[in-house]
Amino acid sequence: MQKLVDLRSDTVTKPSPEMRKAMVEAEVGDDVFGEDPTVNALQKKAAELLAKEASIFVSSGTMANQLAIRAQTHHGDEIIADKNCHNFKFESGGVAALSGVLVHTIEGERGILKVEQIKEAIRPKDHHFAITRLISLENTHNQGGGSIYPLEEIIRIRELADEEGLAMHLDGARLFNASVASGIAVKEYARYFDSVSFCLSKGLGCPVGSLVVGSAELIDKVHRYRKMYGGGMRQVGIIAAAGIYALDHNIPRLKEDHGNAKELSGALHRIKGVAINPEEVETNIVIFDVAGTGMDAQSVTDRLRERGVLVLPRSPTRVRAVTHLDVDVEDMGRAIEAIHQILS
Ligand code: TLP
Repeated sequence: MQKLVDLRSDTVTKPSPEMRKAMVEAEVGDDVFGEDPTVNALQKKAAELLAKEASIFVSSGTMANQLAIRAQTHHGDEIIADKNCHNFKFESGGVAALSGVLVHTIEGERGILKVEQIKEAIRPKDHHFAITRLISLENTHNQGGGSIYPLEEIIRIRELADEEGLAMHLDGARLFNASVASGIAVKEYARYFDSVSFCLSKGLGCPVGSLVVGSAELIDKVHRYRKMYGGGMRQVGIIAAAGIYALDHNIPRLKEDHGNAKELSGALHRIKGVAINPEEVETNIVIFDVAGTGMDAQSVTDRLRERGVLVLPRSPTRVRAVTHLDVDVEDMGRAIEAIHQILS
């Protein structure tokens, strides 16, 4: 049977033989006692990479975001975020259920909020209002089509946050994609945030795992909530080893995924009725609108599946395709051919 070209997400990658070898050979201990040497090494490495005091290994990007927000807010506070960001829209209402906060949503352009919009959303210091406590940004922005947050805008937002005494969280699930595409080091992005979460199980190809990075004081608080949420893990060096392997080997190659996404967006752009601007495809996420073809997103998805290509419908007319380390140039060629057969 022909191999499926799975473009539903960069979460679908399988650990390579080299990564599995690192996992098998990992030294382990009980991480709830802080005694897993591989987890400790991964946490040290992550903190160093992002030039922060400390980091903590958690099971998922969702848990990382939820813990970071919980540790920096009080019930009844308000946080400011883009209306399509992951921690507001795709984490099962977790911020309301677990942190008890309101989310003041604003619509960014491809997920990118401007400092003026955020300024307007900060509540007056008056007892009628919730207390604005934190600004949450996402880089790259998933629903924005893998858009990269301009560093100058982040700096302006940080200045505003400092003036207003607000904390800043970065959902950096795909921060390494942003860094490889922009040439800006992850620590330069991280500098302007109190907390950063990033994922090992997306573009970096691990089976599981995310980290929250920040000051030692903040990470200590996150540690407590991780325990409370049932996120304490034991001989978890076995998966932390995959994370170390990924950080050592899988970052520079992200540019191949970006190249494949560009190629795909160029091919889609040439099809009549498909709406996409290839210039806006900056990293590994390609979102295109099929309304002009007379088909809807679900039927395009179904027909592509019949041809061995998997994508995700994101709205009645929008489809998402994500490139990653388990799809090569040949696979992309097959995907593009299948798209042509259906849409041209
Ligand atoms: N995104 C996944 C799923 O939600 C579908 C995907 O396929 O894109 N932040 C961002 C920006 C994300 O894109 C995701 C996952 C998360 C956080 C949550 O990570 P996990 O799935 O590990 O909880």
